[in-house]
Amino acid sequence: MNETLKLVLVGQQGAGKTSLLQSHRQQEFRAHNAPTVAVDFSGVKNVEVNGKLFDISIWDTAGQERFRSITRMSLQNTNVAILCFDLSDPDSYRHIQGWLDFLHVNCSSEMEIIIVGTKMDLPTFYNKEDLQKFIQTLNSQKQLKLFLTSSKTREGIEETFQYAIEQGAKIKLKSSQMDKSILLIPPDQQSIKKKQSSNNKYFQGCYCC
Ligand SMILES: Nc1nc2c(ncn2[C@@H]2O[C@H](COP(=O)(O)OP(=O)(O)OP(=O)(O)O)[C@@H](O)[C@H]2O)c(=O)[nH]1
Ligand SMILES: [Mg+2]
Repeated sequence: MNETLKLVLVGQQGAGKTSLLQSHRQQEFRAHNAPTVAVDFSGVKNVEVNGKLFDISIWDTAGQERFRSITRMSLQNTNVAILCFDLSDPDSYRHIQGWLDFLHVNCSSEMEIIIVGTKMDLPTFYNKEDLQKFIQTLNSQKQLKLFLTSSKTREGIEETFQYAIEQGAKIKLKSSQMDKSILLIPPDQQSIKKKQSSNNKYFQGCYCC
């Protein structure tokens, strides 16, 4: 059976999430996209990553505040969150920290977060270097990767999704290796290991366990 991989697009209303996904799917750019209602999920795609098959689903959430609880539910079991902000709108940029906090509260710490600046074909207020510095100052549990994109010109789109899928595949592989290593330990030994780690202070200096 193939591994599953779940990617979720989040960010302020009008940040360009739907357009990003349409561009990735080679659909024509729409100058006036309708706002997403609740969440859009358009099926599973079979993709091979490093010789292994994955069933990849991409969820496009609504940026409007009134759908926040649906966005929260959509984040369950997410492997990679793609946090979008509009490079041409300072207000969108100011909300990045709020979205990061939202992700940290609602997702597992193993989930990867990618920050994506959208609409780089429009006049923007920032250059990539400044943005990179700003992203490093954000309160995050992990180092964050930044991509700049335009859904209109398709710049940066493929790199973004390729990276997201590769990172997701790495996370899945790591967690399935961990599951396997737990299965390799007989159940009685598992409880001994647990006891030992909970009483770890008594085993300091002992290299046999
Ligand atoms: N010029 C330009 N316009 C863009 C780009 N991406 C999105 N837009 C426009 O920005 C508007 C909002 O884009 P959407 O993709 O619908 O934004 P969204 O984040 O899905 O919005 P919600 O569904 O309401 O949360 C649309 O009218 C798009 O045409 C881009 O790369 N360049
Ligand atoms: Mg949308």
